[in-house]
Amino acid sequence: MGSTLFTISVVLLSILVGIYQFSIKPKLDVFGVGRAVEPVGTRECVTVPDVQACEKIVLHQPTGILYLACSTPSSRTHWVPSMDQLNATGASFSDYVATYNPKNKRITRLEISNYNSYRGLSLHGMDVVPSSSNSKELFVYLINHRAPLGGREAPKVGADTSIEIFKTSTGSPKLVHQATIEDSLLISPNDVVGSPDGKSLYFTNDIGKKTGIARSLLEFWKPSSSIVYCDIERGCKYSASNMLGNNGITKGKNDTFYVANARAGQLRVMEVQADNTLVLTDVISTDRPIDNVSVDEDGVVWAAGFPKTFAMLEYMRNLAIPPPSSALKFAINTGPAAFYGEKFKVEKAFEDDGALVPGATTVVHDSLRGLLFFHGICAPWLTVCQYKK
Ligand SMILES: *[C@@H]1O[C@H](CO)[C@@H](O)[C@H](O)[C@H]1NC(C)=O
Ligand SMILES: *[C@@H]1O[C@H](CO)[C@@H](O)[C@H](O)[C@H]1NC(C)=O
Ligand SMILES: CC(=O)N[C@H]1CO[C@H](CO)[C@@H](O)[C@@H]1O
Repeated sequence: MGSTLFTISVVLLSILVGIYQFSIKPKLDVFGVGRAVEPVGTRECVTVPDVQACEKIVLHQPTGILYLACSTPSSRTHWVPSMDQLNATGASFSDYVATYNPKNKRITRLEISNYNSYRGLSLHGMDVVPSSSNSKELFVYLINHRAPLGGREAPKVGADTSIEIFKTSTGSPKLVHQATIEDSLLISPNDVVGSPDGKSLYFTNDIGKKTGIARSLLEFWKPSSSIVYCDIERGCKYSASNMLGNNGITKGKNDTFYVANARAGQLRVMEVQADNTLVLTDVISTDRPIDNVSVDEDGVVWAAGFPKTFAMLEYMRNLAIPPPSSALKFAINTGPAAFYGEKFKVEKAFEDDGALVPGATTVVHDSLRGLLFFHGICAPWLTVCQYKK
């Protein structure tokens, strides 16, 4: 009898160890539990404190000017709909887009014109796209997390997110409103890729439901994240669904889309079809969850990676301890491994303990000028580093 119990205990224990080894430990490893942070590339950096809590930065490559979608760190601790932070009282609805010119170090807060909504701007993802008909003209696409209308409470119904399209031109201090996109498929919009005619876009829903703590846990079992295509005249439709952890999205020079998975360490490569659906062609695994992604002039994909995910999640509720940051680059593999099917080479190009770059959620590389830019959802400053290829 005793030995049967012993056998059963041993079997149960080995099952638990197995579950830990194969299912829980890999997740804890990806989330950075026990990971040591090793500084890389932190020597030649400066910080620019006049722009804060910029969720997304986009480089205008020809001029080297950076566009930033910014807020205030304290309002982020109350209002980040995708993180179930839905205290509309604490939200900022006077968020702004700024430009930063690294040449003269000038910051310009762009003035909003032709946008009369009293519902304001509460910013998150952004894209800035030169117009196909006039390269000096730029379309700016903004995810705008509005509070719900009619006295409805955000914790119950979620944010009433819209996508706002503005027009500007290089060097202009103004953003002129063009259109507001509202649609039932705007469930939990996160990031956006806009078209060069100012009339259509793709955006990620990071999750398939607007509210509920349980929605987050269920994701690993039944993923509900998606990508949606919208046309300002014809409305919105799904481009891809049942995905996990969609977050940052960006488009390469050809029609290749790159989509970060913020719940697992993965970059998804997708090709656009004639009907605006997206088909998965590659999945590149990384050792940490990644966030907002960008592509540089050489076609290299850059992603902000969280060395310590739990520290990052804590920072978004309590600004006391700045979490570490890193930048991963995904380059086309030209080495021998390409022969065995490894199309991309993943490399850690930057890592910091959080003192210089507190909780980066967005990284952009100016390959022509040798600069790396970092910002973060709650970060108190922009960080600009020299980067040699
Ligand atoms: C919501 O934000 C307001 C304004 O910052 C704050 O006073 C209040 O305590 C917050 N409520 C919760 C539940 O955190
Ligand atoms: C586009 O570029 C990416 C990266 O260079 C490559 O993997 C992909 O196959 C290209 N797609 C097409 C349709 O040419
Ligand atoms: C635009 C975008 O992709 N934003 C994401 C960047 O990172 C933060 C922090 O994880 C996310 O909350 C955003 O959704």
